[in-house]
Amino acid sequence: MSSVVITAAPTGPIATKADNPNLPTSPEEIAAAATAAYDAGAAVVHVHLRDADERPTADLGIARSAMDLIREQSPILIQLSTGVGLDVPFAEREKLVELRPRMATLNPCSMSFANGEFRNPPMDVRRLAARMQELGVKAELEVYDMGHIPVCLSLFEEGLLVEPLQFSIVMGVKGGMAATIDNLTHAARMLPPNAIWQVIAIGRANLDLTAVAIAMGGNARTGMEDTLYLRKGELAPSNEVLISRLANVCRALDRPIASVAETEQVLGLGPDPALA
Ligand code: KMH
Ligand code: ZN
Repeated sequence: MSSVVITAAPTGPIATKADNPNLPTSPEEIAAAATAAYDAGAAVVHVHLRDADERPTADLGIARSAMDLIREQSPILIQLSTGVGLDVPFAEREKLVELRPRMATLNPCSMSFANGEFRNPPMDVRRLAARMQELGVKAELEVYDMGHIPVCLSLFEEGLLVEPLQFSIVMGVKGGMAATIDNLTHAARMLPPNAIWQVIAIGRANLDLTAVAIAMGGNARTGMEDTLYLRKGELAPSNEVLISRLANVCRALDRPIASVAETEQVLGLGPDPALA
């Protein structure tokens, strides 16, 4: 079986330290979480930034400082979230790719997102996809519902995405598809045969559905963006514990864990655009 790329998602767009005091929010805390995740087996870190009041931000200074700290501490591949947070305008979110991370998320569609709105207008998405391609920043396509998959395939047909296509099947967001095995197998069947994919299972389904996806041949992601709890009633003491548990699931299923070099190869990442 092929190796599993483990992505750590230490900080999301919504929870704060009031929800879990172990949530990393400053650039220093995010970098420390990324390094610990690398040591536990992660090859990629998916990064959301927060301002001094813990609000999601696309501030380029904060993002640059987190990226510099992460790079100083380990070779983990940096994937910036261009989702950022529901109240941050698309025009600010898209600027993050100018920092030339190795990867960035591309959210193809607008949707209701819990009690908020996640705005990804079609022409803005196209402009961002084109800019990412220009900069050599690999897109991770975040699909929250079945209908988002053909939208991504259209972007590919328009020449706005480079193969291999890399998908995250996001499950359990209120407004997107529910976190069920039926939905996962259905979504996975809709992907092109050579696509690379992982599940992002939000909340209590995190461990179960991620384990199913690993058994199906997918990659894996976890972290406090996806679940604040280790199990029912027990807050995650760190991101590292979530990553270590997932690495153990991979080992138990006899799927080797991908190194950074293997991940670069599998995802077809070109040279680090930040060094160009
Ligand atoms: N927060 C997740 C529901 C992004 O950051 O661009 C999806 C996500 C997307 O990680
Ligand atoms: Zn995210």
